Amino acid sequence: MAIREILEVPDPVLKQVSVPVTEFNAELRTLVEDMFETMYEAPGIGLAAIQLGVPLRVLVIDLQPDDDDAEPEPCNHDGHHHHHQPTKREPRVFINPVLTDPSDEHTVYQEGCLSVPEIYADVERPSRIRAQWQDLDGKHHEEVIEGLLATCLQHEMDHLEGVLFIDHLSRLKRQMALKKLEKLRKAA
Ligand code: GNR
Ligand code: NI
Repeated sequence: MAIREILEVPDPVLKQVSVPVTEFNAELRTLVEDMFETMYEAPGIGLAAIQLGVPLRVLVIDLQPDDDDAEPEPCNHDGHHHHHQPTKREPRVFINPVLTDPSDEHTVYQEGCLSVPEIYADVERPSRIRAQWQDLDGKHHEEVIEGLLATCLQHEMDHLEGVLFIDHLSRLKRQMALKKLEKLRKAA
């Protein structure tokens, strides 16, 4: 397992359209392991392979990343510290995902992206979608997905088409976001 570098805007690789996975082999497993390790370390709740420079239709999501850097729990009334309970991990892998049947109902969520660090903006997306995908064994799955998982899955699907969440903003808001990112980088 290895943590890999996350590509950031304006890297042109992020605009590539990713290609379907055809070989469900050990190399794919290593890629997925590295994606989880990189995502948890960032930390983030999702990652597409293209963010590591690999143009394959592979996504990982965990809405409950175990955040080791979280603030320590406050003392309870006994004066004892609560044991730090790591959040239960819920890793999910989506290979060759297809999203259909978007709901008419939409949800606005303030999104961020590990490839557009420290920039957050509201994006409106369908609240529910039907997802079909394959797992690491090539087995097919189908599920209707809603809530934050639906938002995150659609954000990750966009990466497979070379689309970033800032591409959903007006040109003015996108330019403002990119200017802010440039400024943050210069200050760092
Ligand atoms: O960590 C992430 N948080 C997030 C918040 C709202 C909507 C989508 C996301 S995904 C993002 C990680 C990332 O960049 N995935 O591509
Ligand atoms: Ni992203």
